[in-house]
Amino acid sequence: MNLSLALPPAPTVIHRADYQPPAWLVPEVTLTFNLGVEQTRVVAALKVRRNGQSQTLRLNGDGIAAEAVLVDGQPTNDWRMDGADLLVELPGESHEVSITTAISPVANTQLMGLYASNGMLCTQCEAEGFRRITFFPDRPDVLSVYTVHMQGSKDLFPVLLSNGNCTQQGEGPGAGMHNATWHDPWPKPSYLFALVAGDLVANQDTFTTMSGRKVDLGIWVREGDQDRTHHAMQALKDSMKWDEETFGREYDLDLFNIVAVSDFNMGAMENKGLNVFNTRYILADAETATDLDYDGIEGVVAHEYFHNWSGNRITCRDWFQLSLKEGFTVLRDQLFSQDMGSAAVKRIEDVRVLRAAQFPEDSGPLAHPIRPDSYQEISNFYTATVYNKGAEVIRMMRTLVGPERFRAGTDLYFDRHDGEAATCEDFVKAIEDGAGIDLGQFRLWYSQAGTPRVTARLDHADGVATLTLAQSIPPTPGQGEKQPMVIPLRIALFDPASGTHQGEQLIVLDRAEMQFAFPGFARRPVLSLGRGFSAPVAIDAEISDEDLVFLAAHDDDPFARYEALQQLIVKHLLAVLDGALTDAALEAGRGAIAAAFAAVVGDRALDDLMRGELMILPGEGYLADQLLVADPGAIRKAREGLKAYLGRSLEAGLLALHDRASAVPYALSAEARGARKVKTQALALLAAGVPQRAADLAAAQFDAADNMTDRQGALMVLAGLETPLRQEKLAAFLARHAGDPLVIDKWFSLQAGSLHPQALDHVKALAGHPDFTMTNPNRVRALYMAAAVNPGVFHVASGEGYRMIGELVRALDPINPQTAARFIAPLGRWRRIEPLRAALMKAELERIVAQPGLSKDTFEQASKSLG
Ligand code: B3K
Ligand code: ZN
Repeated sequence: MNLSLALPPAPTVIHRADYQPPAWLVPEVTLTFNLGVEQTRVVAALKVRRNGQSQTLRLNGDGIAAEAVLVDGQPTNDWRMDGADLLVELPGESHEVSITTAISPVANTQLMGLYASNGMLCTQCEAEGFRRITFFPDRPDVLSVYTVHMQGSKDLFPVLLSNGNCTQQGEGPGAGMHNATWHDPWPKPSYLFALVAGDLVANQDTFTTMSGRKVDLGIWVREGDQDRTHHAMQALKDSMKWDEETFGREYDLDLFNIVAVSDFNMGAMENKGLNVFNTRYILADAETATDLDYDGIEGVVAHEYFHNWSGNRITCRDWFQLSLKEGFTVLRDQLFSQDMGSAAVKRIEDVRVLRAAQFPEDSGPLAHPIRPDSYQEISNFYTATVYNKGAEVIRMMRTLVGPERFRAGTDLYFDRHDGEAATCEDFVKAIEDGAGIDLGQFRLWYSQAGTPRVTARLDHADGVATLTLAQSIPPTPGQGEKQPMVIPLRIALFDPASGTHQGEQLIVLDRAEMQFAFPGFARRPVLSLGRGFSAPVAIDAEISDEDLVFLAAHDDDPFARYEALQQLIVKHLLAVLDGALTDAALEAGRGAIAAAFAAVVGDRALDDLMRGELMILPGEGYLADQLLVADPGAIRKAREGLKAYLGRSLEAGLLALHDRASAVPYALSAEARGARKVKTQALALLAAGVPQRAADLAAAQFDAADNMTDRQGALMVLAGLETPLRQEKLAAFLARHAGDPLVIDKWFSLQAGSLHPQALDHVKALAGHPDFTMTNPNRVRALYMAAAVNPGVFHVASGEGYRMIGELVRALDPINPQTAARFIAPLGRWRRIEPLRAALMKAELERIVAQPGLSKDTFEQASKSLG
């Protein structure tokens, strides 16, 4: 027997170095859609032009078949299939190729290509979904002008939308049918194509651009949801204005539409002139959305809008360049949100996300540079590394040259590459030329994976403070040896007596080890390093608890202040986990943290938003990352132990804080949002220390709540406690919000993410709840992603959590491989987990890889996680 027959085919690996320009270009395309939920027929007419020697036009396909192929209007048999691709032999320089395909939107559970969601039809094409609609050179460096004709039932699809401008609408072709034509004058790659047909209503508004052009804005939702679109509309108008003022970017069409859909694989999609959004990033009102939801909406609306320039006007040459648009656009949305609200809090939140999502990626089996060198399935590279570390890398360029010169660099970039499919190298070169800086060595940030580790020591003698810095970059898959990187570090040296410093400086660590001398210090100063988180590195500074306490109270850089308190806690918890602390040392450590917390709780100069931030303890994942091999059970115990101590010893102060904050009426102001934030943080600490008291207080907050932030915060605390109030309030929440999917998602998440000792059993039971479904990604994530990142569920010692996620992946993979593959990373952490659990995690990955017919998405992630 030939064993190789039983094995799946070896995966195709795509390499960045193999890039070849397209053999044929498609300057124009006309698509005709005959719409139906069960079946949609598509005729694609491509004007093609030779771009090299080859006579073979390769059109990518995925799961589709050609019903007819015409060349220059004549039916032809001169085509063949090569795997999923369709090849046509063309003798001349220019031809028109027309292909008919039939697809079934309702059967499309992957949610890539054209699919049905609640009776409406919509598309998702990035990265390679267009080839599920029609045969096409589905690569981002083929730019075409699109004209789209649609026809369908007036009843089922009263609204017909596509990219660009609507140029014609009419009745027919049959009874009860209507049709529309859309034309997008801007050449674009196929991944930016979009079509929506459904029963939708719009919140409409206008925006006048800086050159005085009026743009019609529409946010399309299902009837009844219009009232929840105002925040998104405001965010859109704010984004349009901000991009004009901050980056000089003006919108370039007369129409900008957004459609919200409830079945969506990610947050949103920047299709030219027709953004498609997950409902969770559009719909908000006080009754159903938390303050964090409001922030998420503002950030994502801005992000997709900003893509109009960083992504659409200048797109990517190939998918290895993804960070060109994503890293830059994340930076742009971060800067926007900093300007719209509290810059300090936004920076801390962004760093928390980076540390929670990107640092583990960078130190695990799926580590890759922000510009990857190879992939099997590009969907797996929409990662925290490409997005968030990508943003940090561009932020460092900005830090190095300052905002004005950075703007000169981005102006040059937009100018030089407008209308092109560009590379990361093009971006760096434009910043180099426009801002006037040599980024030669800096480019290593694009090619080297792994989070650099910087050690720091400050010596003081003869009035001179000497800072010794050293950097090392850990090995990552395929990259054993690393070169020293360019690491900009913002630094201040505090005089401990006056609590002030002489001004912040920017130093650049660009060798393996360097010393920096600072004369003029009669006393040993206190070192504040990496202010504003000026580089995406892990800093290991030799710094005393006393200095950390000083910085936690005095640092005038809000991030550095937050960081000092975090470091104090991390050091303490690592010592607890080490098991070598004497009782006296344990008491002293806790006491110092409690004193610092008491100062935070009582500091009148602090605003509540920042206070709430400072009250968040380092996460379990971040703590695990500090250890070579972690015991998740021990980490939970140590962290909850500290919370309990803080809750008990600060009870009076926390109750007073909760009381004061509860008197602030609901508003979207920073003050009122801050009040809600500290309320929930206070409850979380009290829940660990004085659970009965906290349960009563949370129940009272729940009952009194006139907004989702308070209600959800209270329910989160109750969900983790063993109290009859838990079930009572969970049931009340479900009844109150029945029929509102986004809120029901919260109900699932709260239970799956809770600190309750039986949380795993709750998740198992919820999987059988009538509101649970495997076909809606939001619901799947609400239950299972919350569980996978909850160590109390995922890491139960029996391995049942791993088994549950493994089973989920195997069941979900045939339905929605993109979403299934996202659940591999938690299992892939096995090398950094204690051996008993590690073996169980690995066994789950092996079971997944052995599943016959596994998708490319899941296979790539699981096999790399084992390798
Ligand atoms: N560009 C899209 C992401 C597409 C993901 C495809 N798997 C959203 C964004 O980053 O703006
Ligand atoms: Zn993006």
